[in-house]
Amino acid sequence: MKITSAKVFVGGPNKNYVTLKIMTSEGIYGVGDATLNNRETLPAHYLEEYLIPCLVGMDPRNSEDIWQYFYRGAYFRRGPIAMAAFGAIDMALWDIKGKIAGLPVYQLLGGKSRDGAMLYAHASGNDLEDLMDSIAYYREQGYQAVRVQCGIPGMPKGGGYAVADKGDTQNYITNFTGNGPKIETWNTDKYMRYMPDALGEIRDRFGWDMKLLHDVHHRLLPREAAQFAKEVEQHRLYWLEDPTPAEDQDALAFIRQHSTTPLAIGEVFNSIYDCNKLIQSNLIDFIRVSATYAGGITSLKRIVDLAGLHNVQTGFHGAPSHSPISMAAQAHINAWAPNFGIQEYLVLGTTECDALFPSEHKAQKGFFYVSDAPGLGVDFDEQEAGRYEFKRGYHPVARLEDGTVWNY
Ligand code: GCO
Ligand code: MG
Repeated sequence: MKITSAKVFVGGPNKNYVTLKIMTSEGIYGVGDATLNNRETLPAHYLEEYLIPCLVGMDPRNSEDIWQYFYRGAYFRRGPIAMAAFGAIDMALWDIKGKIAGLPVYQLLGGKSRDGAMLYAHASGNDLEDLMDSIAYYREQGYQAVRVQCGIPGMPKGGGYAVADKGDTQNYITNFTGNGPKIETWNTDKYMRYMPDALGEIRDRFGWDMKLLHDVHHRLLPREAAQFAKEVEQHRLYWLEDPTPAEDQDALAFIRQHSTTPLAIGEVFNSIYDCNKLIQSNLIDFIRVSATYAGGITSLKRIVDLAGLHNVQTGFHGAPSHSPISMAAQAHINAWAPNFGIQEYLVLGTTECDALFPSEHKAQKGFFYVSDAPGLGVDFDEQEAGRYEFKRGYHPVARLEDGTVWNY
């Protein structure tokens, strides 16, 4: 069995999904997702110009060897562009492997450890009341776990914070203003004064049964994050996400010394080496990597096993920049992983998206049920894809009130 050709498509409804399709001599094909949010054409070019020419002629069943060949063969290792490209190849090869075996990918990993995988939804609001309505909506839909973000009084409308989430469900393409990405203003003092009590009010309104998550989106300094984590301990968060930018891994040790609030990190990580120290030193509780940014199923499985050794649970990234293909790859790992925690889930759920990526996977009442179709269980409709073209988009850039660039 040989790989005969592969093609890359860029585009989709409101997102520039980067979809790889690998064809084989047996007529079986596999699909993968290389969508690097707001830098989509880069993994697409990497695939087209460097990786696909090497793939043709290879045996698609050797997914481990192919992963090593590209990872080690590049000489310059890691990085989100390369790992997204390798990730897409890897997903497509597992898809092919499952189709050859006539089994869903979760069976190849070791079978199901649970019926449904718990999801968390994103509730957000321009102010706290708006946020309460959004939480109530997701609770009515059956979600047991909700991530909560709201605008901070005194910060410009949408204040660089609630928008960090509202923007996710909308279209980052809108963040381009004509002469650069949209600028959002951030004020740490206002956030630190407001948010802990807001979390308390949410607890009072929705009770202790709801799993409450909050994302700081890398905005705090280590000392501020330690203080924040300590202050919100009483509200018993399910997790506090990205309190500080994760390049400074020692900062997590500092936060840990001051609080037992569970910490979740890793959505910008792209290899096991980014996770290693945090996991081995028990500095985090949830690992947030994704199949797209962290090199596919082969790589994610290794991270999950390492995390399992240290009682760290999974909480994979699931922003809408991940196409239904990588969400399916993660769903198969979620079905199997003994140390599964929770899965982030943002429903784009549009008819256009379903038409582009037909599948039998189901999200119901806050749980994800993986389909039993062979492979990843998601298809890609090339004719539908013809309706879309690439549109450049950016993440907003955050600045402090005096103009200093801050972490978005
Ligand atoms: C999350 C993330 C997103 C990011 C986005 C950037 O927790 O889902 O923080 O909100 O902003 O994925 O591309
Ligand atoms: Mg996040």
